[in-house]
Amino acid sequence: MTQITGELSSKSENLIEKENKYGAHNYHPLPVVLEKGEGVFVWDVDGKKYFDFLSAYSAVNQGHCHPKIVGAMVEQAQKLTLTSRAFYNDQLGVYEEYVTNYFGFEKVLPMNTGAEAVETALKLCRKWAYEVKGIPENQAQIIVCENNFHGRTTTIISFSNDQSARQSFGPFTEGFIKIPYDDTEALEKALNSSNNIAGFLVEPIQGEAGVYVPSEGFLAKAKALCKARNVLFIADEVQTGIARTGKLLAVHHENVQPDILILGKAISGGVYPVSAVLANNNIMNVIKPGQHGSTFGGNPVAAAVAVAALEVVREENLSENAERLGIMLRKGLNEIAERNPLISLVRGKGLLNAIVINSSEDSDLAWDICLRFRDYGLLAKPTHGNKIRFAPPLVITEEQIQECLVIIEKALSDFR
Ligand code: IF1
Repeated sequence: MTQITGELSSKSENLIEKENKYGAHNYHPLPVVLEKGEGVFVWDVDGKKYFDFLSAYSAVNQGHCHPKIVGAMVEQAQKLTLTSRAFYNDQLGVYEEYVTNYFGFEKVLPMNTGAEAVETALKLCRKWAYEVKGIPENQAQIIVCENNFHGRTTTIISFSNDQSARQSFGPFTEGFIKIPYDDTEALEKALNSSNNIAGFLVEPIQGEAGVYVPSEGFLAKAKALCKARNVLFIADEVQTGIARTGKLLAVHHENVQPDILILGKAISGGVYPVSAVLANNNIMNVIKPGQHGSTFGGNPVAAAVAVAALEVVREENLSENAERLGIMLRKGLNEIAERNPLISLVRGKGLLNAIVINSSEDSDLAWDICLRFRDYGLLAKPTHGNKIRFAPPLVITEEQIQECLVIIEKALSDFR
């Protein structure tokens, strides 16, 4: 029998208090303190078990503490952890061959976090623009979308339009043109506005914006428009990538191969910070020794972990699972929405989904609903006030999805 108290144990409260006192206040976590994870489940410090419907923002696609991935990490960590790129290591080349074949690119540049990989892609795009395309130095422009989320560095927030992510962090980096998302006309206009356009950076589905899926054909059309203007199509698949949306990459839904592909999060299954930028030689070769790098990028632990994490995606057919169970989850959610008007919209692709709660963006309702989900044994987090993301690990089963739908409906019915 699940324990439903809505109150925190003193153990949890103590640990939350420590974070509050000694940690910077740059987050407002849901009040639950986790200590263990396995597959689709996590446990709090009092032993209560939950379905994880966030998957660390799609990093834990392979499930928590996947034994094969953790095994690869432990084995490598006991042998060699870090050499820096001043020397070769015996894991990096093996990983580079594997990951480039896996995604169909000639080269990879290894980094650690998503934001670092986005920064790398932007630098690569600019350098290509000056040295290959022939744009005059310092004139390159990169097109981005409104309501984008690409990370937290100073350059990346320069082209964000989220006030809380930008306020008081200026001055900002120049060289970006913002267009509405999912708007091919605006893209065409921006591409034609200057001869100095170097790239178009886009999330195939906007995650932070509340799982906003663009209209069918948008990505294919955008790629074609970029190609016609010799502009690099840069896909940020940090969140959508690696089986989450029901295909290996979200751009594969429209058979698009990006010029630059940005990966992070699930490329390690969430056990270690690993990110990657992939491109072909004509682009990647503009970067020469000394021009870009990272102490930890491409370290042997990261390399071993990433190979294992990518193997798991294949061996366990996670794309197919995400596709099939995503359809089932959205069907179930839509049925709940018919019975309960609190859900005003269900959207998503594969197992990257969100419900929109019938309330204003500044209401606490979605937060309160997530607290109730927690009480009933399911963890999810509101985004932009009235949207709740549903993105369980891709190893979830049919029966578990059905069980979660029961929890979701029961929790929502408490608010009618
Ligand atoms: C936070 C969001 C998700 C990303 C895309 C790059 C990055 C991210 C498309 C940067 C990161 C994370 C960051 C995390 C919350 C989370 C998030 F709500 F903020 F938008 F997933 F939806 N490109 N997204 O989604 O990767 O440097 O973090 O490794 O900032 O709190 P990172």
